Amino acid sequence: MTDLTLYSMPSSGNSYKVRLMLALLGRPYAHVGLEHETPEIEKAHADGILPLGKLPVLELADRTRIPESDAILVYLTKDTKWLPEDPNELAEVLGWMFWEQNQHEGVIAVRAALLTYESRAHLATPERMAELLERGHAVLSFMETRLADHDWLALDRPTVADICLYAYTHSAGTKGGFDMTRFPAINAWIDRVAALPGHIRLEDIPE
Ligand SMILES: N[C@@H](CCC(=O)N[C@@H](CS)C(=O)NCC(=O)O)C(=O)O
Repeated sequence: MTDLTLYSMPSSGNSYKVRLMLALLGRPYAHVGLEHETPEIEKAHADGILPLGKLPVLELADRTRIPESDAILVYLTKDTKWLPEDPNELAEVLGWMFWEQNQHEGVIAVRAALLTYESRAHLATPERMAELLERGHAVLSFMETRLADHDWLALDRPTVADICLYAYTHSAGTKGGFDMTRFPAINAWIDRVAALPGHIRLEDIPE
């Protein structure tokens, strides 16, 4: 028995970051996988299960539904070592998470999506792909600078900000076509996150 149900998209980094956090926390949950452009996700939209129209959504025992991956991460990690209480530390962690949504995800994840989903292929014009490549390398350079002299993004220990940024960064090369040989500090950080006890891969979808 579990009090949590996660509606998540198996192929999506936004959903993966929540599945990964739940695994690292060792929290059991029921999983409902809804893949892109399937009758099941259309039904979820029609039934109003997705409060802001997107996945992931975490449903609590009282049927409260929490949308937005980073809001879910904060909900799950409150009162754990992954989310600091100290206001300065908290601001540092949340700053990286807001940065992920407003600078990183819209470039790194979008280029990967244009290369992954057939239905988006017509949007992947050479001009757009070149622009996303350039912007993505700039975003990754920003992370590289930080990680060149920090083991973890926000604090001197792993926090929920690392899990948030890891989701799309770890596959930026394989899925998004970014040149990860330029970013040794990011690659070392990816290895550190992957070595955290309880880590699961994007492909490790619960039954
Ligand atoms: N800012 C949102 C973005 C969520 C989002 O874009 N979800 C996509 C998958 S990555 C989705 O639900 N697509 C399905 C649809 O729009 O029908 C978050 O972080 O949760």
